[in-house]
Amino acid sequence: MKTLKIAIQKSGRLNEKSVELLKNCGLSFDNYKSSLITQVSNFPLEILFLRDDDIPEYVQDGIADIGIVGENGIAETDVDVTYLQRLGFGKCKLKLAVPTHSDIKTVADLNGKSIATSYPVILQKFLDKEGIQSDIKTISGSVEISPGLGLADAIFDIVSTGGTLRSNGLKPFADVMSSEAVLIGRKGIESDALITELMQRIQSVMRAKE
Ligand code: PRT
Ligand code: ZN
Repeated sequence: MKTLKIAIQKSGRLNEKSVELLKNCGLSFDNYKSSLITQVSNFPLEILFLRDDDIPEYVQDGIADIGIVGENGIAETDVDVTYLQRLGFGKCKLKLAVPTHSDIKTVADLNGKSIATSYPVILQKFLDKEGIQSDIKTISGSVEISPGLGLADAIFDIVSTGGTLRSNGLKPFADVMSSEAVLIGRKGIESDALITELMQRIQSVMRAKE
């Protein structure tokens, strides 16, 4: 019998909820932190534990059949995958923010300014749509400290509670995108009987939570 492969985050903000969702679907598996791949014992499914950044491409290329990733992760990599289902966790917004006393108050004020982010693709698309030209500085982490260091005039980052912005003296002034964890699949996988079965289980877990 064919075995499906699902890619989920190895560690980080989506890992625990992804594992919990699969367990609530009645799937039994060992969740060893050290192993990168585990077999579900009561369903023909293998779980691959990956960096979230790698999941969209693994699914697009068919190395995994399906995956769980934040919508922002898909938008940033621009891959061609099928959205199967929103999962209701990992909710966040991608926002533009500036130091509290900045004279940048609107998106138009960003013309000619520099913006630090780990999400250059999403940001560039937004700026193009708004007709704004800014200097995007791509950095891989700690984006919130860049205005204080004089590296950028503004930042574009993920916000959930807003606590990180506040504690770094920043205030958000524009929402660019909302995101939550989604189940994605490689093109064509939606007609697979095992996927239909798994999605029915996910839907009943989600209904039970409502
Ligand atoms: O190691 P790996 O590459 O797999 O993980 P990662 O470090 O790249 O990602 P991770 O685990 O931080 O986030 C995975 C996904 O969770 C993101 O792509 C989002 O879809 C989602 N998510 C939900 C968040 C947040 N909420 C969030 N708050 N991702 C990051 N944050 C960070 C944000 O970058 C900022 O530094 O939390 C900080 C802000 O939080 P608040 O609550 O202070 O506003
Ligand atoms: Zn990542």
